[in-house]
Amino acid sequence: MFKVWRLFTFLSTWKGRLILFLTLFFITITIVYADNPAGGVTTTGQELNIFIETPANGSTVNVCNQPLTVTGQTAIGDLDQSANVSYVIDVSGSTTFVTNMDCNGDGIPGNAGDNFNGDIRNGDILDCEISGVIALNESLSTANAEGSIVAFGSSSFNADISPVSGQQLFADPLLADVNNNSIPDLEEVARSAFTLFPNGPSFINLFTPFSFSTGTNFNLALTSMNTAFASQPAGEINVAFFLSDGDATVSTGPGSPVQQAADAGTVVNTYSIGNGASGCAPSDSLRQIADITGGVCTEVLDPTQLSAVLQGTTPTEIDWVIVSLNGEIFETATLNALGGWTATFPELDLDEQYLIEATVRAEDGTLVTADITIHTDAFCPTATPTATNTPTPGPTATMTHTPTPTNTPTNTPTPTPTNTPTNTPTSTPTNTPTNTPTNTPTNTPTNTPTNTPTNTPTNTPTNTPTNTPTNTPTNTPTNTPTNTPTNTPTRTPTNTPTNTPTNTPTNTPTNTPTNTPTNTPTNTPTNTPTHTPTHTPTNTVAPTVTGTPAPSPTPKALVICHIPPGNPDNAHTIIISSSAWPAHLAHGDTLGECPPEGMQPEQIGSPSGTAPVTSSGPSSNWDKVLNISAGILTVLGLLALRLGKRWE
Ligand SMILES: [Ca+2]
Ligand SMILES: [Ca+2]
Ligand SMILES: [Ca+2]
Ligand SMILES: [Ca+2]
Repeated sequence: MFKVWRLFTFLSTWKGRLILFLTLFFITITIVYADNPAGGVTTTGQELNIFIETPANGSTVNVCNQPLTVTGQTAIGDLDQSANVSYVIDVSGSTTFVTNMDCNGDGIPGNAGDNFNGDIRNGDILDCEISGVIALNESLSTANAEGSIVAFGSSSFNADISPVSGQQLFADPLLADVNNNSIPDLEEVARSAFTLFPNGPSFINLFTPFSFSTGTNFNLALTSMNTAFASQPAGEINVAFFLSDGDATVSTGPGSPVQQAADAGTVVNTYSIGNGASGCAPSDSLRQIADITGGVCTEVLDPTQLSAVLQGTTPTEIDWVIVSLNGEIFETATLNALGGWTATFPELDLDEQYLIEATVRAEDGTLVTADITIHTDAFCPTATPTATNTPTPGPTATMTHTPTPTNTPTNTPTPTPTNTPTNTPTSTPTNTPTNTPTNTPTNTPTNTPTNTPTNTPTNTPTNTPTNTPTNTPTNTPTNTPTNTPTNTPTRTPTNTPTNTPTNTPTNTPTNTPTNTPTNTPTNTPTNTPTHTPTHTPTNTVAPTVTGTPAPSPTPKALVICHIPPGNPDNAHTIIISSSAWPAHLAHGDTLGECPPEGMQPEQIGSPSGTAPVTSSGPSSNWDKVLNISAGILTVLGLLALRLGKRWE
């Protein structure tokens, strides 16, 4: 109650009323004008937020001879999310191929400052990569973020980012300097990367040394990056910057490293450095990595631009942030990859109130504006008076006695001064500020020139070359060879070949001649056979018939006794042709009629010529007929023979 009573007593004074009034006034201003942070919702239902961080709302700002810098944050989602950053650096052998570049941007190519890793090469691609990572890490340092490094070649490695024993994958915050050597630990690790020209191996020397073979393997690099992010709490923002001067295929199927990154919500921005790198065409590996993870692929043909390009990386889903003063002066803010932004206004009036508005546009066109009000200083600080007269020399005697106060004051001076100085300094500062502004404008003009040059060159080249070559070669070779060789070779080979071919053809001709000889032999053999057969035929058929052979060739009828073989009892007389006689003789038939019954043929007598036909002894009537017929035939035959002889 005592304090409340004192407050009312104070407010009853005019000073108290003034303070109360001013307090209410500023509270009113804050309520009316300040909308900071501000939020909205995109067409896809995501939160879009923006916050003006400096200057503070309602503050008085010193803009005397210095620009006003406005900074803030914007984000799809919460503004205060923690972010994890991974710098994925290609340390393959090819990063040493180009040297003497101006990686530190001081305008002098290949000087000592361009050698970021302290090896024997100034300003090679790896130096520019390290330079870019250092600059990017510093530009992101105001964010609530931690940073890691993945180095890769044919294999990859999660760098130990802290001097603390064991392996730590993240520097927290980004510029952490645990070993207090005034160099951010992450920068020390980046500077320790080097590779042996031209074929490696490659190294990260801090804080846990590691070496790996040179080459390029994007899949393994992404796997290490995933390992680092997986060690951080879920739900945080993961952003990677993937730098390579090479090319490699990247697996994109389910479960592949790049798909795992996308599944974890990691955004991978890729940078294709130099002419030999993957490139950012739709089918290029680095483009695929960016597309699948929602990042951006950027070709950086000039490695010395890497630092600026990296710092110019913006969140994929945010188009821009524009800051205005009193709705009259507009500046496009510089936006970094984690949503941090900065806008700078070169000249503000003194003692003015300014409404500062910061507007963010998401890629779907959604706009959100935060605003604050500030007041600029009424005047610049008074210049320090410059002494015009030289002080006269002071006492020259040296004090020998140092007085020691013995009494300590115990009473507080009363009353307390209550008067605020009301005198405005009347002298105007006369000295010109000597400080050159150190902030270099960082805004890159974003407007593309829209005017197409309309002047067509009107001068057509009119000079046609008039000189035709006039020199024709005039020298014809005139020397014809005139010497005909006149020497006849005089040496005759004198050696007789002594080698007899020893190989006998072993192949039998397989072709049969198909031509039939068409020439008829014309030579008549002239040799008379001289060989007389000596072989005497031995088979003599003993002639059984004596007498004069019957004239040939007329067959004769013969009367014989036919004795059937095996049945001699049936012997009977028959007439046969003389040509059939040998066969009958062979089986025992006899010439002439058979003897009468009871007599043997041998008893008739020896055969003699043509047996006379007799009529005696027909054995039967049929035989009698035959015998009579045979007799007639015989008589007729004999008559015929005689007639024949007479006709001759
Ligand atoms: Ca340089
Ligand atoms: Ca170097
Ligand atoms: Ca460590
Ligand atoms: Ca350090």
